[in-house]
Amino acid sequence: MFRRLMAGLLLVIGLSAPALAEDGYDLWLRFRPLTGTALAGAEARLSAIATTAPEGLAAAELSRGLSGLLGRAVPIGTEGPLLVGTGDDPAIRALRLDLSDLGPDGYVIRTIGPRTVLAAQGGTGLLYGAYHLLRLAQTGARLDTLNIREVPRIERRILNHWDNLDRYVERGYAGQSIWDWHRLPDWHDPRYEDYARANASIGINGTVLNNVNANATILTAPYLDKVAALADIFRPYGIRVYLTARFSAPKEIGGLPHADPLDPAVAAWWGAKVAEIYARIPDFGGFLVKANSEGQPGPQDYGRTHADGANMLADALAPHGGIVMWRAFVYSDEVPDDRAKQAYAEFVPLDGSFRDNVLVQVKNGPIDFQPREPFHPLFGAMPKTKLMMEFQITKEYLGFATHLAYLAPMYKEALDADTFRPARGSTVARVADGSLDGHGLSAMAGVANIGSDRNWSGSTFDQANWYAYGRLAWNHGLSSEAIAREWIAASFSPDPAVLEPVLAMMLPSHQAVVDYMTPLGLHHLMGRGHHYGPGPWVDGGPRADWTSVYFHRATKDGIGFDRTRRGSDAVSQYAGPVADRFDKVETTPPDLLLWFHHLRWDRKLSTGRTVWAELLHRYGRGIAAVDDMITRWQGLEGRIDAARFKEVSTFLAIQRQEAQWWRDASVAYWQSINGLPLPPGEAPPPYPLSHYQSLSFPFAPGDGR
Ligand code: GCV
Repeated sequence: MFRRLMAGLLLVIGLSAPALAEDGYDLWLRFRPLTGTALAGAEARLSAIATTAPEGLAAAELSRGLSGLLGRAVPIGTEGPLLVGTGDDPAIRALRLDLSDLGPDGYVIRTIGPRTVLAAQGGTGLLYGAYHLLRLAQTGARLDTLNIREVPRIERRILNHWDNLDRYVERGYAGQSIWDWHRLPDWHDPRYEDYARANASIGINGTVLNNVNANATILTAPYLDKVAALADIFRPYGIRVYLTARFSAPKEIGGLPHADPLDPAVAAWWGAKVAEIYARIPDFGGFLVKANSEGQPGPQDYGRTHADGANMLADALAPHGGIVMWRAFVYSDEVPDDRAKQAYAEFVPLDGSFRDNVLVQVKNGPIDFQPREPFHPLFGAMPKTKLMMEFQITKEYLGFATHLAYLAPMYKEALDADTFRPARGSTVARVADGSLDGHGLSAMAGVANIGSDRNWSGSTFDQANWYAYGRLAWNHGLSSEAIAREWIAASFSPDPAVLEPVLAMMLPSHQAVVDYMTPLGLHHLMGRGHHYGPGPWVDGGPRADWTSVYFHRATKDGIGFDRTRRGSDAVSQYAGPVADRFDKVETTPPDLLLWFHHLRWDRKLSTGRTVWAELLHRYGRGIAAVDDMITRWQGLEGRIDAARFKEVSTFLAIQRQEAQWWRDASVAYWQSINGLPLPPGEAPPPYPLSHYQSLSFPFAPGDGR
């Protein structure tokens, strides 16, 4: 009742107040009034909510959203064309809908005569169905012939926050962490509930609150109280909290002399710690662990394996229903012959030795969230282990928050890749959702791009990547275009005069960034440490495989990393047909050419251009794509609210400038190595190489520290 009254009150206030400028805070949940046929359709079908659970969150969210869309309060009561309920509701039971197999998150939405019916097994399914219905209304879909049955393909759809306890966000480009640890558990920033609503609206049902480069303090009693406060806020939205576990915590906060996973005292410490967590947070999700990777402690410190470490934590969590997500982002302390091969070498021998409640969390590619990578070979190599996908939503290597790069096509590229193990059609998506190998538990992780910036993600268009991640975690079968259409309609307008040009900006945008930064399969060429801007000359320092020269291997004669059977043989980590394809220049996709091959600069490619000319061509193509985005966006002036129009215009101008910088700096560097003249029509870089090399950015955001 209280919620209903509040919804009505807010609506009255909202309608009488002057329209708020769009600042991006509302994300895709803007619910601005519909017009024309969309309004008529929603009026006819969704004008009042009938439910036996008026206090339920699904009804409240429907009322809230529909009130915005219809421009008046949409009541929750016992009468109305929109019937919402679970199988226990007599009105739903009477309809004899098949609700079996929906699980806790699934739902059906059906048009039955004049009514629209939303039904699920429980409150969480209803909530997801409510957001689906709102999405349909918001995007102007027809509402009179609905026959929808949805069940998520992945059980745990999780965000990973790389947020430190001092509110610094590693690889974060949207301000400070939204977790105000100092004022928790008492002060509940209203953002926490808005965060939960935004995530639930796209199906995200878990959040790892803290950085994988972990601090054991999060596991101390005062911090667990703070975590519990957040968990209480998120719970109604179906979201569980997870934490990263620093492997050395028994030593750092537990007073034990070491953290050897095979020592019963260490296992007992974790058992007690886990019990302490569950006493506060009964639905705690479990631990995410980065171990023996980039200096983090782990079981190998004691001569134990990743499985020993993961299983010890899994045993502590199992009695409470918790899981372990053990990251496979590892590479040896001794620089290996090819860093891309390292995770496979360490993990494949452990296949089949992880407990049932362990998932191995694998990045989409074998290096590190590069603008483009081939799919990670582990996805075709550990059938007896539950593998989960880790995507990066924050754009560490993709221009931070100022470059427009819509990442659904990149996520889809990995998900749709065919591992060919055991046979054709064994896509990465089928490995990751557990269906290929019959694993019951499945999960997906996205490294969040969320911060305390008013618009959450650092830019308007970066909200689309958060949105796309959630939608793909729910249903990896959705197309990039379908997701973009939803997002644009909800975030800007379903009007084709807005939707089509914005779609035309978004769909090619990831390829554009690849083209002007790391074309033809080049990778890891960014500035040292912060990864801002070009740094193909980066050399020296603590590890060879943290340098650019290690990855591009350019010489006077050629460029690229030979990972063929004649080189590092990384190709052999893939199943036969995939390995054969990547082993030959002719069958390697041009976008991955220099990932797998070292080629002479003058080698002729299938495009008819030499490697050198093709590189130049692609840099130019990427810049031209940004010009095209700028033109399309300028054409929208007057159709987009002033604040967001200006932000996007300004960021596109930055992107244009930085795309040129990437091209010019890279060309100057390659020329210093190969001494080749520029292909006809290509402008020389305006500055000498030394200029680009002298640029320094000590305060670039997000650097690891
Ligand atoms: C959280 C890359 C990033 C690091 C990150 C690491 C990881 O190396 O640059 O900031 O650390 O990946 O995924 O663990």
